[in-house]
Amino acid sequence: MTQAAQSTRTPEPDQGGGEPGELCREPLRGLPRDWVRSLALEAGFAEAGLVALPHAEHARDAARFEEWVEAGRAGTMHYLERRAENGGLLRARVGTPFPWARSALVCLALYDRTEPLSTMAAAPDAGWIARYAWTSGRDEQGRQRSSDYHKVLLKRLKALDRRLRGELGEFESRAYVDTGPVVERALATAAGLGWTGKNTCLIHPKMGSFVFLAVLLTSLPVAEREALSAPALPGWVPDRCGACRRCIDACPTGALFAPYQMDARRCISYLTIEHKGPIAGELMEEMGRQVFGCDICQDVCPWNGKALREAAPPADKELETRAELVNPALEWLAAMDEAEFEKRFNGSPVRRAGFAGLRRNIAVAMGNSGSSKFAAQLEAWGADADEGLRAAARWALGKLHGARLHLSGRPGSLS
Ligand code: B12
Ligand code: SF4
Ligand code: SF4
Repeated sequence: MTQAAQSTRTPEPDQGGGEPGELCREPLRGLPRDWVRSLALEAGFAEAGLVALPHAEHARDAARFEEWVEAGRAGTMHYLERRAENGGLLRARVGTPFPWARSALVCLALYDRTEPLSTMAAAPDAGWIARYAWTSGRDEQGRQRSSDYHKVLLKRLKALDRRLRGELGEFESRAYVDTGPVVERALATAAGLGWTGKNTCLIHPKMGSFVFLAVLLTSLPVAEREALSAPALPGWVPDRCGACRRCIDACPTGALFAPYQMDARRCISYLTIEHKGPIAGELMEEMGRQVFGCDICQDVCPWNGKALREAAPPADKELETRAELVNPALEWLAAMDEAEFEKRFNGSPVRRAGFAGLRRNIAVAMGNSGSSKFAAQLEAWGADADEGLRAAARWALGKLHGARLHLSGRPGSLS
């Protein structure tokens, strides 16, 4: 990883040649990597890397993305399958939607990676909400409010974009957090921020994988002498998974069907957030207590343990943990009506699952809990108008009945 520049003043023109101050008037001479990185840190990111486009491995990464989509692994996430006029997948190559793009500044922000982990023993009636959705900030009165990394980081990227314009003049740019037609992890790896782990996550060698990515594409080239050194950049990080395969072994649904490869259709994160309607019984069986997203393949990763032991805890004021979302009681979540759901999760990533989707996931977790105290709630949901919730509740009741039969050896009502 490159070292932070001490100063964030506009760099001297020896980066691009010419008279002092000339870089302001002639930005096309190139962006110096350390200077841009230091601006990103000032904007509130924990780390950043700059890569010239197209990057050295763009053809390999495009082929991987194409293979993934063509194998149907995106499930119902059809936005990943959008095609350009030439028939190619829009997001396989950055140059397809953004032919003007000459560089990508990839920024990284930390979210809570402290214990408890989803893989630790917990109360039998506790669910799990993925830690990336625990985030919150404070309003002007100092009250805690849900925050969503998409909004928080996009605001920072835009401020960074404005700063660059102020320093360098006009250029073409796009700022994206998650939702743009770019494969962010491929860009982050190319920008030297880490490696792609066998769990498919971007792992930073010091910060681990509990990080968000944000990308600023620009028409500004990377300073020539720095671009020439790619891909042997100072920060190019080799794969450090070695012989480990903890994530693959821990994945309950077999979504990580091979090292570095995931079938999203089997991933609990996809099932609980993106997938609408009923979930296959075979998958509900393996979902455990996850009610929103899944952290298992990251919680078992030794690089996250190392980051927790060695790196300072995140101090991001806009991504602080809401304690009530850590190991939430299933009964508390189930008792929320739609108005309460909207109030609690307004501005939170959890809202993406929707009220019906979250209740469906809670029903699955209740079934997997083995606790008959949930039977009355499940019986009520078994007659719900929502097909996904109804199917999950009936499956869960069946599972609890099965557990009771197994224990007592005779049939009986659970309620
Ligand atoms: C669709 C999507 C999902 C889908 C599919 C995930 C997937 N693995 O493809 C679902 C809903 C399952 C999902 C889950 C999660 N997601 Co998501 N997701 C995305 C999104 C929008 C697109 C990803 C994509 O294009 N997938 C297609 C595949 C092909 O792309 P990829 O996995 O990034 O591809 C790399 C590897 O597969 C690799 N590869 C493929 N084959 C091979 C073979 C070899 C040998 C090697 C070495 C590599 C390799 O090459 C690709 C490029 O490096 C991105 C944002 C974005 N615009 O990029 C966020 C993003 C990837 N998600 C993110 C997060 C936080 C999550 C969750 C942790 C949330 C949670 N706790 O529930 C989980 C993590 C699950 C996991 N193990 O990946 C972060 C990841 C941060 C990080 N450190 O990696 C991103 C970048 C969002 C953000 N802006 O921060 N996500
Ligand atoms: S997020 Fe969960 S289900 Fe998805 S690959 Fe990781 S462990 Fe498997
Ligand atoms: S658990 Fe092991 S194999 Fe999986 S991503 Fe972490 S280091 Fe790599």
